[in-house]
Amino acid sequence: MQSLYKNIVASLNDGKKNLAVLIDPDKMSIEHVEGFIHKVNTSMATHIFVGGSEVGEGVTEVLVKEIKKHTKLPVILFPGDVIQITDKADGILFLSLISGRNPEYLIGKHVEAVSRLKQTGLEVIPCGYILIENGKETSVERVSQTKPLQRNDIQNIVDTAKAGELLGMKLIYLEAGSGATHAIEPEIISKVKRELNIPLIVGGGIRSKTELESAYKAGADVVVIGTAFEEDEAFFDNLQK
Ligand code: 1GP
Repeated sequence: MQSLYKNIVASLNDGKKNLAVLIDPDKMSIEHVEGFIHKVNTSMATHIFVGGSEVGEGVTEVLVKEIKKHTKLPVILFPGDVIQITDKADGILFLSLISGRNPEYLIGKHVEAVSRLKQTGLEVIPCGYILIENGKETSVERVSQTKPLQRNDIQNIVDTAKAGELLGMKLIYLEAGSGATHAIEPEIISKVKRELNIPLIVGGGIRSKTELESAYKAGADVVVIGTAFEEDEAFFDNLQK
């Protein structure tokens, strides 16, 4: 059933906002999943993203299976590598790192992924992934060996996002990087959003309800938060349904 993307588009048309809780398999123990997911279920979260920059083979599948036992929320893979592909999830962001110029992350890994994807029923959602500099080196930057876009060069960010849309990508993800010092500024979000006809995801460094609301107000359709929940699960208490 190809409904994940349709539901995101429908929520955008209805003016509803989505919150994805990002779980990094490298940082979540299986014993901890049930309690954590219980908190996710009582919060305003609409999606669970699973992925990380450096995750061992098989780890993601075990984690996704456990997550699915405790929630009805859609689980979408946000993979740093092809080995994170598992048919236990509902969908996958098929990320092309369009802020960078490393062919492996623009097309190489995707070719490698096809034989695995063909063995799954995952809904594949093509996504233009744009890394924006945030004051410190991110793991995406290190692993992909690409340079992020400068956050003061807004026109370049807007043009990169639009190029992704024109290439046929279904989502654009503005990424400041996990644990970023500066979340993506509202001015960048609103200028990118104005140019796009597809949903916009924003993530990296969002640690408060105020920052979350300001990202929504600027035009983010989906906000992704990982580190703030990892560091303090009490953050869920501020984000009740
Ligand atoms: C990272 O955008 C996500 O890929 C979420 O970032 O962990 O900083 O919330 P945080």
